[in-house]
Amino acid sequence: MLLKTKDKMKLLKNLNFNKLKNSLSKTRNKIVTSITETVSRKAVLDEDILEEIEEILITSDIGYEVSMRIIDETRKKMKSESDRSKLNIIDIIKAELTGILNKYANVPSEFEQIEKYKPFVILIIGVNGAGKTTTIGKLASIYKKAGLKVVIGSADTFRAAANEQLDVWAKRVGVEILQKERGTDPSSVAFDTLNVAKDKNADIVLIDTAGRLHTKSNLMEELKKIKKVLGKVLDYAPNEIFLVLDGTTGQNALIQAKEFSKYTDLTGLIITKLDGTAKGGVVFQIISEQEVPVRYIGVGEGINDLQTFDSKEFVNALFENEE
Ligand SMILES: Nc1nc2c(ncn2[C@@H]2O[C@H](COP(=O)(O)OP(=O)(O)OP(=O)(O)O)[C@@H](O)[C@H]2O)c(=O)[nH]1
Ligand SMILES: [Mg+2]
Repeated sequence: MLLKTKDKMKLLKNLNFNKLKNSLSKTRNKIVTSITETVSRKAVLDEDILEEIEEILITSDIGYEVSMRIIDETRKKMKSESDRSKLNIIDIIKAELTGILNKYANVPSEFEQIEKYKPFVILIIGVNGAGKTTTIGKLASIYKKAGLKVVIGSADTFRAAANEQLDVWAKRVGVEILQKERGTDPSSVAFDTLNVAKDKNADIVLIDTAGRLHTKSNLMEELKKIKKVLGKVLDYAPNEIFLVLDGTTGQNALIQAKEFSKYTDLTGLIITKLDGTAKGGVVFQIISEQEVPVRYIGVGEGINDLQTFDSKEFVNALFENEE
């Protein structure tokens, strides 16, 4: 049974501000705290401070272009404001960063589309260890809580322990899972999963895949095949192809996003492991350079540690001082 619209709206945004704030503490130290310290050393904003801030930004995974945008904007405001002591550099940076993340603020979530497509089909891809399987477990939990009937397909038939790991998640969440022997063609798992989902009148399907490097062209072809087979069962499927990126890899995550988008029609990104890394600034760089939105972020290993990506909440959490 689907939830009432009002309850569903609540679930549209799976957010926990305190958790988000805590998970971003290392990134906050690297960016915000460093800037605040620099600014507090001088009463008035001048070119020297701008240079110091520029260096902090450039070395913080935010990327050169985003950093320059922020510095240029600040310099402009410095010129137009006669009393520089009135300028609040933190507010200027915050506004710029929010502007960058707002690029995809209005992308419809799966909850808004789910009534049109039944079952709604999500394919999860990414390099080894990015967090695909864990993210599927967390997503299944979010959907289950929303009252949706979930079916998971284990199309990672490559790694020995893959089935077992996904099975643990499926049991924990209490959702149906389809698995086949190791070595089975992943597209046949995808095919069967969709048929089972149709038979059981499921609302949403999550398909896990094996980790793969974009440099392995046979594995990238395999993704195309999975996609094609999904489309044979349901002509609209997959509705979403989410690329999972490990946030702790910083610049590598950016490269993966660029490379995977050459082979597959990505519809969204999920950036995991933002807890415990100082490289969270990469989120800004990824969004400014990629053509697809960030949909979810991973903030821990637990079942509730996947949050809807919300640009305003993200920037606020990054700038909020810890109590
Ligand atoms: N701290 C933290 N750990 C995470 C997060 N997401 C995933 N992990 C951990 O990352 C490790 C790898 O996660 P998996 O879900 O197995 O990654 P995968 O992409 O499925 O890996 P392969 O199937 O081997 O390619 C596990 O130890 C997860 O607990 C996160 O948001 N935060
Ligand atoms: Mg996996």
